[in-house]
Amino acid sequence: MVVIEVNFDGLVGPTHNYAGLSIGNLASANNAGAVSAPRLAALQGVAKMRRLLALGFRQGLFLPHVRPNIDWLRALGFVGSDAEVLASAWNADRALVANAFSASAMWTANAGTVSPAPDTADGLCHISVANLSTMPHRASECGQTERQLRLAFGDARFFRIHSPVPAAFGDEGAANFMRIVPQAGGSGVEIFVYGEGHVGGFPSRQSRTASEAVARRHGLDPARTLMVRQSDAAIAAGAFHNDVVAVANGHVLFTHEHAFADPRAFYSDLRRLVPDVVILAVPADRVSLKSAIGSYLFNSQLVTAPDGTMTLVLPAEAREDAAVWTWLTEQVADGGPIRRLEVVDVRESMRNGGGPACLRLRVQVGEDALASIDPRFLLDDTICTRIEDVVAREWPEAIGFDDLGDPRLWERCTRARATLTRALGFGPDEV
Ligand code: SUG
Repeated sequence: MVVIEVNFDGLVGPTHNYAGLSIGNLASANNAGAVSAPRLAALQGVAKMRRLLALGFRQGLFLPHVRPNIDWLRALGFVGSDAEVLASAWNADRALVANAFSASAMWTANAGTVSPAPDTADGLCHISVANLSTMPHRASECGQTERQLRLAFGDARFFRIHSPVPAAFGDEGAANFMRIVPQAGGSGVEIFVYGEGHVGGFPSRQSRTASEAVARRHGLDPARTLMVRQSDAAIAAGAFHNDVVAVANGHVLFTHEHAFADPRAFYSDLRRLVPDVVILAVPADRVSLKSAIGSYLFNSQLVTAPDGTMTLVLPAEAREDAAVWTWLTEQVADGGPIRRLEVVDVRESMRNGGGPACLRLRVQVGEDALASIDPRFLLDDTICTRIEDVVAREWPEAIGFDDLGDPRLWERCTRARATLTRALGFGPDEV
């Protein structure tokens, strides 16, 4: 089967703001209280998608979720009209309203875990919706995520969608997942990266139990599935997801040397299972964990262009870190596996800890399965222009923390999303 990769990016929603909700995510904590720029944020995201399209990649889109999340506030006991619910929640506990406002569904690497058809027992592409149970603002995503996934990948001849694993076991989806495939193709080795307990005051968000449950449900071959523990040093330095310190593509693993608790055992398992694997481990004496996490070097999209060129789609912050940029340009000059560097500006997302790789969920499919995906979730330049027009007209230009209590902002954000979904052909309550 010819495998085609589609990256589904989350569009940054109109409520994008800096409420500092994510413990262990240094960017989110450091920017708490800053004024956000939702319109610019969404336009930066679309520009990234356009860039990937121009390089010949397939590109998909997931929609921002309904925010403010009135249903969630109602479940917490606030009653009355939508405006009354928000007003009473704002008076009672502003942090709850901040949670209900979060645009965090934009980071679709956390939407779910995807096992492509060549890896599964029944030959279907399996997707497990992530429960994101560690943080309240993220845990509230899974219902709407599941709805979009079931709509986009509704053809049971090719896809099987699984509801989240029980919330007792934290699952953050593809952000803690990698897949390595031999150059000759065929089935891959699926790698689940988990953490344990609290490290340096920060929670590890992906549990081994959840990873094992996902692997079982997807019908993966245990002999080709690896459970790898994240290093405590990485979590303590702010790597709240593995995709902040490692990324894989094809037969290449690109990682910081301190990403995993026992890198030697992991690399040797990988070499045994995929003898032609290339492990590109960046040593700490060239790029410290602090630099790697500050620049989001590894939260890049490592992708193979249609002409076969392995390309790293990097955040601009990586170019601004001298150690990181020197290492990368040397790697390219020396004929390393990464042949092209493409720098994108997603600063608004970065300020909440979301780099290029956080913004996308990669789904690998055959041609028939691709043809079965609901086309409203697939992009071309014309659709990008349509989205940009709606964003430029409807998305707020700025949101500060106190704005979250302003009824005009609630109405504006609700209208903005409805205008977008209509423009993309979705019915009023379809997504
Ligand atoms: O879960 N930030 C997200 C960033 C997710 C990045 N995703 C990946 N690494 N794949 C998170 O920490 C910030 C929200 C706030 O502070 O308002 C936030 O949720």
